[in-house]
Amino acid sequence: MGKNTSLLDALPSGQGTLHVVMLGLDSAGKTTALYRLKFDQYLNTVPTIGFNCEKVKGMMGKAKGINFLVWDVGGQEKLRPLWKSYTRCTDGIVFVLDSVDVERMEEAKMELMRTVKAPENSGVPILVLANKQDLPGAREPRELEKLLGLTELSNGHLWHVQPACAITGDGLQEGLEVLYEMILKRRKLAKMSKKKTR
Ligand SMILES: Nc1nc2c(ncn2[C@@H]2O[C@H](COP(=O)(O)OP(=O)(O)OP(=O)(O)O)[C@@H](O)[C@H]2O)c(=O)[nH]1
Ligand SMILES: [Mg+2]
Repeated sequence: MGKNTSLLDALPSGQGTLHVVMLGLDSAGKTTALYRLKFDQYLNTVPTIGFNCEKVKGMMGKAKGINFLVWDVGGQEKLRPLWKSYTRCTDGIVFVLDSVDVERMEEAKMELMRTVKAPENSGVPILVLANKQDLPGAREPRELEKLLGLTELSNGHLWHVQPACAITGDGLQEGLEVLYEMILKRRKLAKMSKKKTR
């Protein structure tokens, strides 16, 4: 593939399908979440080397019936430099977080902030899936917002922290709905600023 071509460019994008990229540290639960969304059941996973990609349908609220093409990218440290080739031209980013793994919260924050602040991701809505809420000691969204540095971001950034459990599926569709609303909001804001500059 050419130097300036991303995997997203290489695939035909179905009409009305939104592209979503799932990132996060290894073992956060990305693949478990993807398979739960796609097959509505718990499937055993192995660490992702490369990526998985599935088309998923929104089931709730405004997102009902909307198709999302979800890219789930391996989160091991050596694979993270590849993330940027998946976030090119994406409609939304889902950052999956292990809400119990306090020891790696700083590392998660660093990777999340690197992604949020990358110029090429400017304005792309970020849904943080606060995963593994079924485990004792899971941190609550309010605390995670602070730990991840989201509350320090300027108003221009669209983000939301959604509590979830990828094993049961709790919170996943709710997260997609919020992400969809943020994508719509971004488009509306872009239209308004275009009108202003005319
Ligand atoms: N208790 C609990 N375990 C979970 C949850 N989600 C995922 N797991 C477990 O966490 C482990 C890692 O899950 P994966 O989905 O493979 O993690 P990943 O983010 O895809 O990891 P990489 O592919 O290495 O980036 C597995 O043993 C899952 O069963 C959850 O919500 N609760
Ligand atoms: Mg995986």
